[in-house]
This record gives sequence, C-alpha cells and structure tokens, in this order.
Amino acid sequence: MSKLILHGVPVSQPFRSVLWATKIKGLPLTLQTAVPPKHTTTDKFKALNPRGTIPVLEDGDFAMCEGPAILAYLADTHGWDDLYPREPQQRARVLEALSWTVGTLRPATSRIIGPLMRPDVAKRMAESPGLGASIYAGPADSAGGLSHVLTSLEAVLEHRPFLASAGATIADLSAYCELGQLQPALFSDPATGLPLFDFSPFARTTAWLDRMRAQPHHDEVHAPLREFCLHLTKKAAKAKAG
Ligand SMILES: N[C@@H](CCC(=O)N[C@@H](CS)C(=O)NCC(=O)O)C(=O)O
Repeated sequence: MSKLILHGVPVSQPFRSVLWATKIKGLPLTLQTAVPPKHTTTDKFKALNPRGTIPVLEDGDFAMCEGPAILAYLADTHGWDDLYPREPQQRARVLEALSWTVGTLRPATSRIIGPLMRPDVAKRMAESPGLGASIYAGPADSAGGLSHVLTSLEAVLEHRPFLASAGATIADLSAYCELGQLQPALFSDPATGLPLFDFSPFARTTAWLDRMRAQPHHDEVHAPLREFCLHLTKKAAKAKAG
C-alpha cells in the first residue's frame, strides 16, 4: 500500500485534479472513497480534515485538504517542476491562476453543475438564492456569471496557450476540472440532455479545453464523471416515466 492516501470521489472536481496529476506523474496512491456529506461529517474524517471537505491527502502522519494546496504539496515533494515551477515569477503565475480558479471560476461553474449533481445543493440554492458567490449557491443567472468569467479567461489566453505558461501546470489541471465538466461529452442536463453551457463564443477557451483534453490520462480520470451523468440521466427518465 502506498503511504499516500487520497480521500474523496472522482466526481469531485478538486479530487479529480489531484488524481490526474498523480496519474500524469505515475505516482502510486491509495484511493479511499469519501462521499460528501455522508462520509465527510464523521468524527474520523473530521480528525483528518476539520473542514469536512474532499479531497484530503494523507502522507504518513500528515493530512491536508484543498485541491490546489495538495497539488502544490505533491509537486514540491516529488520535484514536479514542470507542473509547478520553482522560479518565483513563474510560480507566481501558477498561484495567480489557482487563486482565480478557486475564487472566481469554481463558484461560477458550481452554480451550474452543483444542483444537478446533488439534491442537497439544489435545495440549498433554492432556499438561499441571494448567497452571491458562496460555493454552490448564487444568483439564478449562473450562465451569465460564467460568461463574464470566461471573458477574462479569453483575455489571459491571448498571451499564452495555458493559464500560467507555455505548458500545462497544476493551475490548468485545477481549472480544467472545474470548467471541463460543463462540456457535453462529459456532462449534460440529466433531465433534458441539453448542454450545460454554450462555449461557442469563447474561441480561445475552446482551444484550451481541446489542449487539456489531449493531456495524458484525461479520459481515464474523467470517465467516472460521464458515468455519473449517465446514471443521473437514467434516473431522471425513470422518474419521468412514473
Ligand atoms: N476549495 C476546496 C473545495 C473542496 C470542496 O468543497 N469539496 C466538495 C466536493 S467537490 C466537498 O467536499 N463538499 C462537502 C459538502 O458538500 O458537504 C478544494 O479545492 O479542495
């Protein structure tokens, strides 16, 4: 058994980004299923991560949470300098893009996909429509919010092919796991089969998504997301049929 244990589920965006990096780098990892909120509210899980979120990484007697921080930790401890450069200004670009993903991109994408994936999130959003940029909760014009966010992404991608540099870094893995899940090939509205977002006005973003889909292990890491969407689609059809 690897001394590294990753807790979570592959339909979780930050979990997927960490799993993807370890597959790209061939780093052995033990996976431990933790489904929120069922498994993440237990005392045992809270001892590992008092915030009660996935992913959580255990490295011997050290445990940590937050996908981007886990990516940075693994890169530093395993010398993944291509994915997380050590030169201060290059590293600053990666941190800039990671901060944007967590603070700006993820709230916008989660508002679209969160309620489709999780009934408890849908309920929370319906009860608190004015919670602004809080994760999984926000204004009803969620697609409009994401369009605004992607306008700024388009401006960044005018300068370089990936978010922080000429090659993919941990920032691209993290951002793609949030945004890429809205592509129809990975997830569509289970009730209607319709795409979750129209990427066609965003040419540079579309080209970046293509570049990210071409990264090693993309399909393998994203297969569970597609399977989950198909499962929800079947469930919705069954419910409709009565
Ligand atoms: N910023 C955190 C977000 C972690 C997070 O919110 N994870 C979700 C699943 S994707 C979760 O565990 N939610 C707990 C819950 O909904 O009870 C990260 O990047 O890891």
